[in-house]
Amino acid sequence: MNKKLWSLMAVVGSLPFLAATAIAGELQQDPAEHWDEFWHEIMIDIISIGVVFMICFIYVLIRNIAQSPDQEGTGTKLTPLQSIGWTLIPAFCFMADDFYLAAQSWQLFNLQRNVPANHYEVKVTASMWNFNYTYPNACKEADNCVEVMNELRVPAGKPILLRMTSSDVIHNHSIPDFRILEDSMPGRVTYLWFYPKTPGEHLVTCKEYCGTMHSKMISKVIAMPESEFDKWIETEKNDL
Ligand SMILES: [Cu+2]
Repeated sequence: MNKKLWSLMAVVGSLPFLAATAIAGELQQDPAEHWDEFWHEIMIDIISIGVVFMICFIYVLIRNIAQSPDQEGTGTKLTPLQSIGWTLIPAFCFMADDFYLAAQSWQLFNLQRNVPANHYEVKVTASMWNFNYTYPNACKEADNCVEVMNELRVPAGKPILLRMTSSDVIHNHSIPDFRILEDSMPGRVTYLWFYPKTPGEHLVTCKEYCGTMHSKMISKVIAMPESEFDKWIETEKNDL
């Protein structure tokens, strides 16, 4: 019995490490996809744990319910080993799940912070209450580059890097469709990247309260087929 219990605890105890190593190397290319998968896993975990707990709770409740108001209960006596087992095994099961989710979240964080080398860069300056986009690769002179307001056009099929700052207060550039957001603040340059695989339009909102018109601080991402984008940026550059 002792041996069996210790073997079971050893197996259960190693689950956190098995879980963490099992997902290493399964790197997604797209942080938005990874985010969605991670969200589904958390939902499955929470629901499964909730259902198991509810079943156990109802079972124990029905089994031990008092038959009459003056009935006194009798506690089940456990040996020290049984007590340790009943404490550690469930704790390790939960820890296995927590380690797994923690590993997933670190992986997602790394993916969001490591910008792919083939990215296309755009600079963002947030101000009350607009997002100003500058294209550093489309300039006539160093300080005369293509600029647009509240309409970020990008080539589809390329990772897009936004280098961001603010000219007044703290703002936040959020693109819900790409599951990404990051603060932009005066005196600092922050960044985020996202991957618009196909052409389409996506909402951008400010997600840091920045004054009376905060809720109107809206922009959009327009992902264009690459050839169309090249034409558009060339025309804008010629108009400078
Ligand atoms: Cu704002």
